[in-house]
Amino acid sequence: MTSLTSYGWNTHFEQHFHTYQAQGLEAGRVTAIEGFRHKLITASGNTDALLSGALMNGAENCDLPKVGDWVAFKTYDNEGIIISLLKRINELSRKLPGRATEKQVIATNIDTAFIVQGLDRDFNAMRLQRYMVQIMQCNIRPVVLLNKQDLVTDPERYRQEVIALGYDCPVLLLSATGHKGLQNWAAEHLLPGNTYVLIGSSGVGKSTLVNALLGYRLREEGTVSDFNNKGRHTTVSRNLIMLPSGAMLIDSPGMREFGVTLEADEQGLNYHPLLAALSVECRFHDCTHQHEPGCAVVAAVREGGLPREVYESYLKISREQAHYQTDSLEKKRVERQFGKMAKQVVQYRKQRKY
Ligand SMILES: Nc1nc2c(ncn2[C@@H]2O[C@H](COP(=O)(O)OP(=O)(O)OP(=O)(O)O)[C@@H](O)[C@H]2O)c(=O)[nH]1
Ligand SMILES: [Mg+2]
Ligand SMILES: [Zn+2]
Repeated sequence: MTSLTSYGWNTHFEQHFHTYQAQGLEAGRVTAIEGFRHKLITASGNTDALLSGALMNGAENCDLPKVGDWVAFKTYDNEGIIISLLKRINELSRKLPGRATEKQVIATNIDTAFIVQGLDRDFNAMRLQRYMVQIMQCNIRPVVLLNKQDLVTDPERYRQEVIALGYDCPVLLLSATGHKGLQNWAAEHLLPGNTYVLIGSSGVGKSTLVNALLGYRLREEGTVSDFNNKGRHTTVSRNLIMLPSGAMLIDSPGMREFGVTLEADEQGLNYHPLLAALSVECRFHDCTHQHEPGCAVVAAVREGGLPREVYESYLKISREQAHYQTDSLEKKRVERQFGKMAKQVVQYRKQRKY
């Protein structure tokens, strides 16, 4: 028997599972998805499950089970069938590259997201800021991991550069291959029963970090890792891994772009601490910090008190958020119109009896 609590089960899921339990269903957490096959951890161990026809046909992709989700399922002839998704506590998502409004759910029910950058050519504070905004917007706690510290002579300089962005978030220096900083990371930031996700560009060392924590290499065949054309192992799917300490860690494939979405009314300075601090001095309280007279933010950029790249990154992120919002409102309007039309067709058919 596995205790579901050690996999993150809590009263939130219990409440949502109540009605399904009454129907004789079981609960499980998705640890990996391979094609149609969902690997679940359940009270009686590991099992595989498929989606019910209703889920497969009715739900939008974002609402289908993802790694980290809790689901209600039943078993027919030794085969699990997922009947429903239990309400998520949160979801880590990004805007899909090249699409105006479509978002991709990367993983769900996450306590902390580790943003990993490598201190080789990957380090980029502005890209880090974009991850930060999106993660905070998803109601997930960010922690920054600067890996490959063995490759630079002054790793602390990079750490200070991240700290200077003003986020209230731990910034750790690591070396996955040199086994530096790992113990401290594990002791302070990987707690039993909590769920973590590693995100960042390809090649920053996410899988190497997982392997270092496990003390052995995960099997690298099939879906766990593939050789890319440079002859390197690169992760191709997400996997929730139980660490010996009891913390759960989701490894994910590297992302080339991390687009921001906009949930509700989150635009503004909520996730831009340096600008937020300056903006209290702006003449107008609804200042957009672009062209208004008496704008303390613009003045700070001019006088060197705020790095220009931080300001420009803020403008870029805000523009993207506004875009995402306008486009998704437009999409909803079109869908509503389409829904109305579909209803009319059904009615028309009913009247004519065909
Ligand atoms: N020098 C050095 N190399 C490292 C370190 N961590 C990882 N690497 C190397 O970086 C390369 C990429 O590591 P991976 O762990 O596969 O990177 P990843 O982030 O999982 O990449 P994707 O799965 O493609 O997203 C490997 O050759 C590692 O050996 C480190 O701390 N220092
Ligand atoms: Mg990997
Ligand atoms: Zn202003």
